[in-house]
Amino acid sequence: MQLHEKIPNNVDLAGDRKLLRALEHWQPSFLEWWQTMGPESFQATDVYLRTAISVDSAGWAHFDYVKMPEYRWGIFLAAPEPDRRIGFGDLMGQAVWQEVPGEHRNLLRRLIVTQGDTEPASVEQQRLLGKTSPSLYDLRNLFQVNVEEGRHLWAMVYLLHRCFGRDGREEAEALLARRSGDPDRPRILGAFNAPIDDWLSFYMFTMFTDRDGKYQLVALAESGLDPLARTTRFMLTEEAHHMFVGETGIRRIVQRSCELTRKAGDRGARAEGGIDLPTLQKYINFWYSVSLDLFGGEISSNAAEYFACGLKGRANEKKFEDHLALEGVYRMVVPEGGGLRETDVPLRNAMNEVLRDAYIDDNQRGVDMWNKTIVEHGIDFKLSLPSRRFNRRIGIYADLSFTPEGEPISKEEFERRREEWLPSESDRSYVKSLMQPVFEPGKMANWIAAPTKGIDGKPLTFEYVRLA
Ligand code: BYC
Ligand code: FE
Ligand code: FE
Repeated sequence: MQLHEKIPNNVDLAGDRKLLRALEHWQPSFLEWWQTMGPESFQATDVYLRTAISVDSAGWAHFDYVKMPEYRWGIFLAAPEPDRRIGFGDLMGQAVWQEVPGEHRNLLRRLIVTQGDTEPASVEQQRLLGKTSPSLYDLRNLFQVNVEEGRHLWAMVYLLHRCFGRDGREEAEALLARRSGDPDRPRILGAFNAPIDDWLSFYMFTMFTDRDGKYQLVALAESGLDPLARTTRFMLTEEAHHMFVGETGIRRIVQRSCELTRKAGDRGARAEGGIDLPTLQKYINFWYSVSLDLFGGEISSNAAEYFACGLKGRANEKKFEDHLALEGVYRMVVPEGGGLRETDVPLRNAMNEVLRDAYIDDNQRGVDMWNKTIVEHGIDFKLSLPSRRFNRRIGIYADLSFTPEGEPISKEEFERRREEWLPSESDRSYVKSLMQPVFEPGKMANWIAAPTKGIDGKPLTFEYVRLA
């Protein structure tokens, strides 16, 4: 089979010999990376997966059994918008670029590499999870997420090869050479260097960290570099499923936790082998704060430059009235002398914070859904998102200590109360102790409720993964 047939695409790979050769060269390295760093123990297994074979509604969700190394990782751009123009910043109204303008080359390459790096990183982080899956349904969803993150890597590598020549090729190789958690050549961003080896963390990651992915992609979908905008638009259709896995996964744990809490009475959900709500709250505190860091600093000259140059916009830029953002300010709470003070930040420098705001609202909607489940079970407990200042490593709140309510406290007090707020060693080992595989079709581990429906109209008892 010709390579352009192996790689489903709508970018006329067959007609671009130079690009085809570059990808032909990269593909074996990708497959080797997938074999060594992709899901361990399941490479020869048949999985009921969705493959995108075109961008129209009939083609982007094609379901069948596939062995993961044979997944057809394709390259798809969303349909072009006729006469598209840059929608924000200093170049507002100019025609979008089909090629990278020389003066923005370094910044664009850096954005694309940072985005690309997270995709294989997440596959590496999750590579051992399959062995302890709570059901075949969840196992299949994990692998679906993993192959699609692999495709997102292809999407960025396509841009590197297509738009950046030699240094693009080098960056594409480097994306396969860095390793999550490796001290010498780690992945670029903070949250992508710790293993995700229990399923509670996996659902938290797909809820909170994949949602950072969504918002970064939504911002890049506004980019003046048209192929970048179009590829991220298509990635977002897949991203929705990743967040579905996270949000419903946690909802199912909350539901089961409530059922077991009622059964256990004073003894608490753990006595019945469930994950208690206070432990869930600590995992939320951890994964939410780690994911907030991925938006970068609150006050950022990088972000101002990305915006000014038309490289990265706000979420749904069209919703805003003023696309120049030269005059507005963003009212921000900044730390000062052990306390907090409000100050005005020039709007362009606050673009990371503007995007973070949209992200926070979206998360709150999810938490409200979980709380509805708790109320339905008549249990008096409310899950919440901690303050954006809590437990941060990046930006103006980094290296300072705050309660989950956002009150400044001393480092000593934070350390003293750390285990009230963040998962302790014993919480983690309790959660890990629950991670026993359940591989019988239709059955669920005791700590998680069944989903409300199956995949692609199939029943819950369907054999989503053939383990034979
Ligand atoms: N960790 O002005 P600042 C996804 C660095 S997730 C480590 O605050 P900027 C996915 C920064 O590089 C979405 N370093 O930051 C999810 C800078 O370094 P230099 C991924 C960090 O540039 C799940 C310095 O701190 N996509 O797709 O405005 C599964 C100060 O920079 C971090 C993108 O990120 C951090 N968390 O914003 C699979 C989109 N944050 O210059 C996939 C592309 C900042 O001092 N990236 N730094 O050496 C960007 O738009 C920007 O790079 C960021 C950072 C928003 C990440
Ligand atoms: Fe992704
Ligand atoms: Fe994702």
